[in-house]
Amino acid sequence: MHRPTIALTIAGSDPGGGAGLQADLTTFTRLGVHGATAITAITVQDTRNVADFDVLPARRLADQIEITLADLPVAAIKVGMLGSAENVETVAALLAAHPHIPVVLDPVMVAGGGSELATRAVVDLTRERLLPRATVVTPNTPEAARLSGHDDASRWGETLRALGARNVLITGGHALTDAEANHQPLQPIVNVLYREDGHMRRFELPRRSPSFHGSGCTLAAAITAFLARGRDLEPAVIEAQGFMTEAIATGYAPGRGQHVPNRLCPQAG
Ligand code: PXL
Repeated sequence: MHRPTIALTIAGSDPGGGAGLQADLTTFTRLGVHGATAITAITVQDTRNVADFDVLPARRLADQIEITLADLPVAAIKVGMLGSAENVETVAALLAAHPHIPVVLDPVMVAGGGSELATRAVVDLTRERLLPRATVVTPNTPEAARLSGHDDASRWGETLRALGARNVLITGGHALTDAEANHQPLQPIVNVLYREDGHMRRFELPRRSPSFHGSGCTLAAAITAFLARGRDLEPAVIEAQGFMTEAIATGYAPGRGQHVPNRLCPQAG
């Protein structure tokens, strides 16, 4: 019997299918990985704005993760929007009980359209309790500034590693400011990997649209899928970025707002 590789995403739902849980699941599937899901929050949003969200009680989140980990051989876990301090604590405790599973931590704070998805308590607890458990943390630049507590971009990688993250990938694919968006040609997406051996590596991906929705989720999910398939961290990041380059080049606007990366048919690794 064929047994596919399995990854678990712990994330919020985006009804439009662009970001969050839906982005993770479509990415896992496209990359040949069976996706298990634990829902943290239900957002009400379209491709322009987040109108509202409800957070699941921590006990119900724990139930989903426990029942899944007890049943399925999960090879990697992605953590996205958590929604409450209680959910951060719950996930930290459960991950501590499964120390051998690689964890990709996408510290979701702001939606592609600019709405806040995390309170200060969520950010603080993510820093204290989840960073030290992450195989890799994948903040965009505003998230890196908030997590590290300072605005010196040249030190974010070092600070986040000192706070316990083994590897840090600072991503540049989030929406541009109006000033940046008006600058032609569009600046490339720059991602910087700070590795656990202290070395740094910079990657550039072509940018196609000033505002993407779900690009951070998609990249982190692709890294998770490649880790689940047994890649080491840096090859996983490189292959995930290859997937992203295709997904961005063929990205589309499914509704009246932002573009989403095309996870349907890029060349998959
Ligand atoms: O892209 C960050 C993100 C993560 N998770 C959920 C989201 C978003 C952005 O909108 O809705 C559920």
